[in-house]
Amino acid sequence: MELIRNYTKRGNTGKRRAARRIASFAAIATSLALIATGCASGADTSGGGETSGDAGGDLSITFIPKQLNNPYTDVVLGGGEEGAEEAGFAATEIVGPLEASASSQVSFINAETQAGTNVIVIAANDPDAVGPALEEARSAGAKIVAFDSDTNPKYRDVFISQVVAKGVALIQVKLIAEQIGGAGEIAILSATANATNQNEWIKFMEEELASNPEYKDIKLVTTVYGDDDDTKSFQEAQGLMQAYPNLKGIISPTTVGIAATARYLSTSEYKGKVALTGLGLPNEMRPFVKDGTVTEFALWDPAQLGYVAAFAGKALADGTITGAEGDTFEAGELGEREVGEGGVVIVGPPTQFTADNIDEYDF
Ligand code: RAM
Repeated sequence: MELIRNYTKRGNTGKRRAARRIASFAAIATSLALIATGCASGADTSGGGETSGDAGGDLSITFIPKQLNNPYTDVVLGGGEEGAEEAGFAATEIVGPLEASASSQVSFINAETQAGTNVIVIAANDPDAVGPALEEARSAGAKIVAFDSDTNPKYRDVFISQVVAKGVALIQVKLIAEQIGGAGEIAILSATANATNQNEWIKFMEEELASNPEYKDIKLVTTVYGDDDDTKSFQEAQGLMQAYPNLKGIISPTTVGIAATARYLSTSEYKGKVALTGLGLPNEMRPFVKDGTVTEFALWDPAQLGYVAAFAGKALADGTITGAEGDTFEAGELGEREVGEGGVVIVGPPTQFTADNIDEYDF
């Protein structure tokens, strides 16, 4: 657990953490530069061919996040690179679009198929738009690991899920209910309209609000989409307040959306009056917790998501697992993981952050 903890808790290992982060950000910056010049392939971040772990050292792994310009993605990929190195991959790449639109990942998948990449790890912007490209990659021999946001299950071998979807949805409903005193209008400010993870959480939130008598006085008035774009999310937050002057609270289950909404609320007349919760990065949310805009929000450890995905990819490529329910694999310092129903591997429970504990986290 030691290395993974370095991503999450402030401690005495700051130097190594910083070095690793710089390496990770440099790799992402290189990928961005390559994309900007029209090249679909990203940086080789294998660290000069240094490998560890057991046999199979010629295997390659490529991570395709929803989008590159997302601070959450940077933390996930930092854990992914660390996991890939420890699992013994010879080459690790990070490629992806700058916008989380439905079909933006297709050309990147196709390039990996052509390159003969052994494992593709993808956070799907749309469960089906990536399907045909992933089918081709599989026909060419690649193993497909979905993480963060699932594909249609028929297009991947396993899905590494950060949390139990229903659990994380219910936490957010509970937090907003507490923060608005159990009554009033609320809205959801989501990421993109096609994102599998967002839509699953929203569905569970709607069901809970409709069925749990504790929430009978809470009315969900609308769901809007900031597309995981900071400016659009900020404008959507502003628009919500104009359209619903009686709004009591906002749930934003996206790190980009909650940070932009907090920024908007913090300098508006609604600061401290309209509640905001959802899923956020402690480092981005810290100022808004300290200035009273936000009292409590949640998130899992994003680095662990990437880390476990890399080990799952290795186990698939080695033939240790097929992705069937009951399969188990070793995920380095995080220990043994089991594939559950539907090929889903759950990484860990979310943490709730308040003014009392936020300074203990560094991601
Ligand atoms: C955003 C993305 C991502 C989600 C997190 C919580 O960065 O939408 O998919 O898991 O928020």
